[in-house]
Amino acid sequence: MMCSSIKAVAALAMLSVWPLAAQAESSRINNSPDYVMMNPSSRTGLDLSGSWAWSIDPYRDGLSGFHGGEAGIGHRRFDPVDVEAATRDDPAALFEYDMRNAERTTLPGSWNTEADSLRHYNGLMWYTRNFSHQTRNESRYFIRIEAANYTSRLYLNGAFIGSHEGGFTPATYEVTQQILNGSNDITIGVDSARTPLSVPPPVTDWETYGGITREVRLIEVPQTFIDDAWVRLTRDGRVAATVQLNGIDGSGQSVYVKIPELELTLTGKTDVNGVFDTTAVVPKDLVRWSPENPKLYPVIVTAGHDTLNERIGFRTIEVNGLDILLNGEPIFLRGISMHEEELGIAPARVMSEASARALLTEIKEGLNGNFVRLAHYPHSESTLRLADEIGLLVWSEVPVYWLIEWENEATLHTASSMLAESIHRDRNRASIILWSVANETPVSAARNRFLKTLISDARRLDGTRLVTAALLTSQSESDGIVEVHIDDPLAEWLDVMSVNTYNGWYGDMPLANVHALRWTNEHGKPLLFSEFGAGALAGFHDPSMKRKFSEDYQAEYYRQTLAMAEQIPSLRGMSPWILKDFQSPRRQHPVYQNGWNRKGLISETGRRKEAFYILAHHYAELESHVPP
Ligand code: GCB
Repeated sequence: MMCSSIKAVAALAMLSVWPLAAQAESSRINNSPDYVMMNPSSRTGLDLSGSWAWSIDPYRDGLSGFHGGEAGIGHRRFDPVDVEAATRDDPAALFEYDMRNAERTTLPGSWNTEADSLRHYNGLMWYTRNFSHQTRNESRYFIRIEAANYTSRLYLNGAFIGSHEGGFTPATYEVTQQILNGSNDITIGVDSARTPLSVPPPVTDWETYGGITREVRLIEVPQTFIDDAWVRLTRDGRVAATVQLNGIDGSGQSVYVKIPELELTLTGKTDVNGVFDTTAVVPKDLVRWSPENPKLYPVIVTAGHDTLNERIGFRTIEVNGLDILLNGEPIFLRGISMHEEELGIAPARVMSEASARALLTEIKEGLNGNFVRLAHYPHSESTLRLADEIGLLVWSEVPVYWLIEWENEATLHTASSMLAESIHRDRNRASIILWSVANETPVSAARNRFLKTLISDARRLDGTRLVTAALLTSQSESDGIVEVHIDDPLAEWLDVMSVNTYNGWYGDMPLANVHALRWTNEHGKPLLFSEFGAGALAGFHDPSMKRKFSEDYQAEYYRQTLAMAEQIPSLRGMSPWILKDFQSPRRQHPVYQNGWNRKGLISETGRRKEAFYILAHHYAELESHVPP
């Protein structure tokens, strides 16, 4: 239960920022996004990445006046005004901004590492640019913002188009009415401030990076277009397709879902809601997707004047007793966790394909892994597509992290919308096998209700994957033996139980005792170690293994924890914390941390630590024991 003073703080904080889940409420059905806009980068349009003017606005002057209410004319950064000319024309005019003469930055990007003065800035930033456009009457136009952290407002040619809450999922807005033939001014206000009602809340253990960290695109589609096309292999062994059209000719429209390599076409007509849903027998020569053979098939969906191209892998994932079955065969998940943060000394969460490839390759080839936990929020679509291509199984999660306002309906709405946006965006990705709804959340009746809602949302939106959450555990001791128990009542609701465990790093258990810990699992379900880890500054050694932050201590921590893991009969995988050292304002030890969480197996610049080789060796052994 939140105490009322925290609630009061939350209420006050809500007044000062404009995000607000409630704004989005009216326009959404079942918390699903208004538009899915499947595979946006394959669409005709204009990539608006590149140079944008920007203006910091810590007092949110561009949004409201000094007594509240609407911002005055001289303050509205989103008005497409040539301030210089307006001031020349009217000597009485007063503008306290000038976007055309403002500094410029490059998007996608975060401001946090752009300048020292912005390192810990949390607030509103305005971004503006101009683009030219040729309107075609037969088309509809959309602006898609892949990620703006934490809330964003879009304006086109001075008109307010809409707002979005959540820093890791896309927002898609139709602008057919507002876009001009010729010159257009687009402005996005991004506010990185979060309140206790936000998801995640203000306190986390990672850098949350304010800014527009993924692409912004103008997208052109026909009047009636394929908004969503979900093509998959069902557990009962059929190819299924669900296609959603959007537009005036959506109902009664013929749809074709072609997989040329398999000589398979699923066809039929949409219903009154523009939905076409069907299944077909799996062709005998279908090659199932797996980490060993990440086979992707080109899939072409056509309906009316629209065509959508996808590349899709087909596989099944299910649980049988204590086993996780991939394509019907038991699998052990040899994984690692990863934040969305590129290698380098001043990362800005600009996860280009090359940056993602460097990290995923280190997992697959360096660590001999087959699994990655993409922590603690939905990562960019291009990273997921890369995991499909490289052959890495994926855990994807929403940032329901630590202490959420469990009793607040708007917060539940925010989390549930994020989950829906993430599942709609990514459910064609064969790599994703697990949707996780929470990380290390304290047990209470309100929290259980909140998370059960998310679990059933995930199952309703996607019945083909497994649902999990990273849970906390309790410990007891008798006759000198320490036992760890998974007594979180949520376990009952999950397909796979996952726990984070840090004995030997946090708490007072001596490192030498960790291997002897015993685990109980009365739930009859597979268990994953979603996290375990210890910090080490690359290059700092202490052969006695006594000093925390030495590579030697971290290496011994891995030896001890892996020895413990080997004794757990229901353990079906792990994603230790974490691949790379990452920025976290919580971590300020002046010698070892300086703003970095040092639990990486590689440093921020990619230098491998000793523990890297221990895990890589362990995974190589596990891999060699896999039955042929
Ligand atoms: C955890 C959290 C993760 C932290 C990690 C740590 O349990 O889930 O976000 O970064 O521990 O380093 O303490």
